[in-house]
Amino acid sequence: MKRFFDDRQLRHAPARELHNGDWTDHAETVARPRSILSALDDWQPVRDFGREPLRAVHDDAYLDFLEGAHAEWIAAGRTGDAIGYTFPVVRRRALRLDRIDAKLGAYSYDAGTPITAGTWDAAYWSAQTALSALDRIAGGDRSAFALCRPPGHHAGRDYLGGYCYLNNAAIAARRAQALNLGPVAILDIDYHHGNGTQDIFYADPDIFFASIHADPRCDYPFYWGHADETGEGAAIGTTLNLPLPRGTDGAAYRPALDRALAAITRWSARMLILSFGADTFVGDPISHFALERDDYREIAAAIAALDLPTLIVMEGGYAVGELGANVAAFLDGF
Ligand code: Q9C
Ligand code: ZN
Repeated sequence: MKRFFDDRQLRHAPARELHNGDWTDHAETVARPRSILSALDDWQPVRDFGREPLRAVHDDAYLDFLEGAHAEWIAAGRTGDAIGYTFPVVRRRALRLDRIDAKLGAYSYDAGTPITAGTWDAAYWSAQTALSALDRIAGGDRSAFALCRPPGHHAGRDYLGGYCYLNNAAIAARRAQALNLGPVAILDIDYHHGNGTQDIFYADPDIFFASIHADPRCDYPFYWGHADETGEGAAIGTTLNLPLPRGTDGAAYRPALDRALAAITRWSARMLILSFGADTFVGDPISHFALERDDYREIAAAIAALDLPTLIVMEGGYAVGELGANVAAFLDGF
């Protein structure tokens, strides 16, 4: 399976995030992609497909904000990473977004996702990495791996959050549709619910979204990913959420995976986009499942047995010392 990465994705290096009332070192570090890069060889170059495929998912105003936010932050006399501190949960009328602080709050839903000097470059090339891997599948390969970083599945049409800025999996899904590779199903197996991806396709009957994740009653992102969220309007039944309790191990994970795979088969998908997070690993520092390395082999083999053209998009995974080996085991199993 061909794998894709671009060095410009390393330009994003957030210093800190607000967590449990304290500033802590940011978990989404450059050590993550470096760990995966050193566990595998023969990386393919990434092509530039431009801004148009991003616009198929994200609002123009949001893309402009993301591209210019850090410069605006510096122009306002600030130093370090740009981060919001006022979030407009009360939206009775259109928001006035004059100051950088107003924009940061309006386009974010958490304080864990700072914008650094290199964030736009890194996020842009992370999305291009997904598009480049997809292009390989359009060319006839049965699978491809996009080492997307920063990750994407928490980002929505016009918001960032959860360490995510551009929704790489969604951007690839829209492009796959445009290339007539659909119907597209997205399976999200990151520890956290893929709320951004769900939101983007919630009313879209043409994309099936299934997610297996920590029960949002206990874990981030809290507000989304409950089992009764199934889509809306003509798209009711095209969202499937399978929340699992903290402590879930490989044996307890498997029935949920089988349900998701059966649903994707029933829906007659012709292409699969897999949002793969390795933060379900027992040793993950910010998550609470208990999957072992060999579980990744088995999970990947079960997904491969769907026998669909499959784009694997990297999402989370923070046990940096073991991340590369876990991803390599997953791709090996696939
Ligand atoms: N400082 C992904 O795995 N943690 N994102 C909550 C905020 C957010 C994880 C604490 C976890 C997001 C792609
Ligand atoms: Zn995650």
